[in-house]
Amino acid sequence: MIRLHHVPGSRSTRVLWLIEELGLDCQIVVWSLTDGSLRSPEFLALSPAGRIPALQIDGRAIFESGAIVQYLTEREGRLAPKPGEFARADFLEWVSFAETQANILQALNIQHIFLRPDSARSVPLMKLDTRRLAVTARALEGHLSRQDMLLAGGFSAADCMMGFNIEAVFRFLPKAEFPALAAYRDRMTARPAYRRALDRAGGDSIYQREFYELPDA
Ligand SMILES: N[C@@H](CCC(=O)N[C@@H](CS)C(=O)NCC(=O)O)C(=O)O
Repeated sequence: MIRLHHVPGSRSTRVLWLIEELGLDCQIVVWSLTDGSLRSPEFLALSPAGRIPALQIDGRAIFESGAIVQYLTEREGRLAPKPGEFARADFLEWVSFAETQANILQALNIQHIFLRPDSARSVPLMKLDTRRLAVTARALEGHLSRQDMLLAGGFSAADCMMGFNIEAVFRFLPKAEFPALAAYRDRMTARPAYRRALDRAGGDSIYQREFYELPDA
């Protein structure tokens, strides 16, 4: 049995979505980002940095969403170009790019949502990270105005890595400025496997607002 360690609305949604795309069975274990349980010996044995996701599969635990996604596509022989194929480099680039972008989103989540009181936040850092996020969104906007999916060959697990991010991108950047990215988000969220994953994922435990404005100071 595959067991996914999950927090609703977190990066484990990428893995759950891919599991649905691949038609695999999995059991979900739900954790919390805020109750300290991710630092317990039990969880650190699965994911040594105390981060979600972790996946128990084939008699071991794997951490890092990008590693899990690559392992699953190689195990199942689907939804990624094979090592040595020309498009493999594109696939690996976008899987890693999704994490570059997710790290910026995580920094913005910490500043906008998790740091309390408000005076603990750094407005210059929030502005800097919003500009860094915009660079990644503009790169995607250019790419996705030329093709429907990240890879020219069609939907791949790289889209599960990236597609998950886009909901969060639009919490911090206005979607009207990124029409191709917004259309990509709509194509991704309309996928039956994404809908099934969302039904199982238990909603979003992070965002309370549609859009987070930058504070004045
Ligand atoms: N590069 C890691 C990042 C994992 C990560 O930071 N996950 C977040 C949830 S989306 C988490 O566990 N945060 C808890 C913490 O930072 O303590 C991956 O892609 O799996």
